Amino acid sequence: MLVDKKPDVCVLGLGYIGLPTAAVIARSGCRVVGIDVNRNVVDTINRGEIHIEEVDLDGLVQGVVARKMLRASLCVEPSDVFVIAVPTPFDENHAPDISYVLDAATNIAAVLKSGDTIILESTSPVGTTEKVRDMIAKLRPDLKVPGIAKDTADIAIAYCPERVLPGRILEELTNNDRSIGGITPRCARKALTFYKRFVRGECITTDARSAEMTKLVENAFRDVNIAFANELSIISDHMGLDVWEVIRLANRHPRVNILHPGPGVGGHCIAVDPWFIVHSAPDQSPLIRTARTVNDGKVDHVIARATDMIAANPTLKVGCMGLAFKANIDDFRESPALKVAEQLAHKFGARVSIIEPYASSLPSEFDGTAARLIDIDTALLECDILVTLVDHDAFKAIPLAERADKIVYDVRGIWHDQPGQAPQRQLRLVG
Ligand code: SAJ
Repeated sequence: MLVDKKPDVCVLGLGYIGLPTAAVIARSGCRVVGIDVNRNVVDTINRGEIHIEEVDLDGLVQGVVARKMLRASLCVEPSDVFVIAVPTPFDENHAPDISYVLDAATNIAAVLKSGDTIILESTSPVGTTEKVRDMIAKLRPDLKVPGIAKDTADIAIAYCPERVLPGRILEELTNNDRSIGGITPRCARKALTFYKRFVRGECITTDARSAEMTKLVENAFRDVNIAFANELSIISDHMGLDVWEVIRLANRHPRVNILHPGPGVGGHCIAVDPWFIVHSAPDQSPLIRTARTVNDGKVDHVIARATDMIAANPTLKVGCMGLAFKANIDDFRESPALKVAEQLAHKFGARVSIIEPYASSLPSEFDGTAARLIDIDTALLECDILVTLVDHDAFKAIPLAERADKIVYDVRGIWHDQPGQAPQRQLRLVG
């Protein structure tokens, strides 16, 4: 009888996706070595600690490191399965940069042996998995690679994008369905066997290019839908309508589900991935490109409206509520809220205070401004104007009685849908 040996796994890139992935694989009983170019990251993980914030990740990493199932290293080591989870940024022209992926493939090539599987998880433009395959073929002519070798390949190469939501990463890593795209059907089957070890969601196999496009399409879909909501808020502002009321009523239609307007789209995924599609098919993607422009433009709209409001009330103090890129997390990457608050702090100096329960100090963007970080209680005492930039639960919980005398620019609509809590002095600035 064949013994189902647990594969040794090497995860390249220990960021927001790579580290939780490495920890979950280690928990499933595979020995995992995680690779990162940053020595601090490697040392931190080897102490059983983490360098990023994510719900329940600290306890999980501490446990798998203590049990010697996970360790970190600067150098790629021989393994049975290699998972690539390195960044794929874009340049100033929105052209995707897959150099980190190809560097990872180069490092893997040096230790690769017959029977190994390589899985790319990084969000990537269509065709990247084939480029990984071509790189391996070039560096390791001794191995038969899939899609090129005439007979059965020595190794398997597949694409399997993550689709986890920051703040729910561990839960979604295990429970979400996965698309697994093989360079060949055999590659997909090999990768499927691996994911079945730790994924409870359904794993659906396809080809590598379809899986690559699927990931980009998911985030572009969300971006386009958020753009619709943001455009609606600007139209409503122009027409003197309350966008929250319009959306609330429209969403009573059984087939309408409009998303929430806000100060723009932040994070490292939704504002980036649609560009990968536009870059591949510029003449075929006017809608996706325009959605990006609408969402980026919303930040400027909010800055302009808030500026008018603050300038019209020159004696009043202002509280900017939230810096995070979305609710209930401490991630400020590409945050539109931070961009708005920073601009207002530079324009209005000491009149502006920042309220961010997820920060212990103000980020460097506020250097040179007189802005202070204050808590919610102080804000309710000191600030006459409140600009709600993030829908943190702690902000939503502020009752009307405590904010009834404030002038509010409710960019996130956090205080709109509380029955019986119609604002008294709330400025109907909602766009
Ligand atoms: N946002 C709005 N209005 C909304 C929804 C979101 O303004 O109605 C804003 C948020 O405030 C935030 C941005 O959009 O600034 C993105 O937030 P998000 O919660 O929509 O998504 P992310 O970036 O945290 O994670 C996304 C997810 N993709 C989809 O939901 C299609 C996640 O599943 C992906 O794994 C992740 O991108 C990724 O890594 O690609």
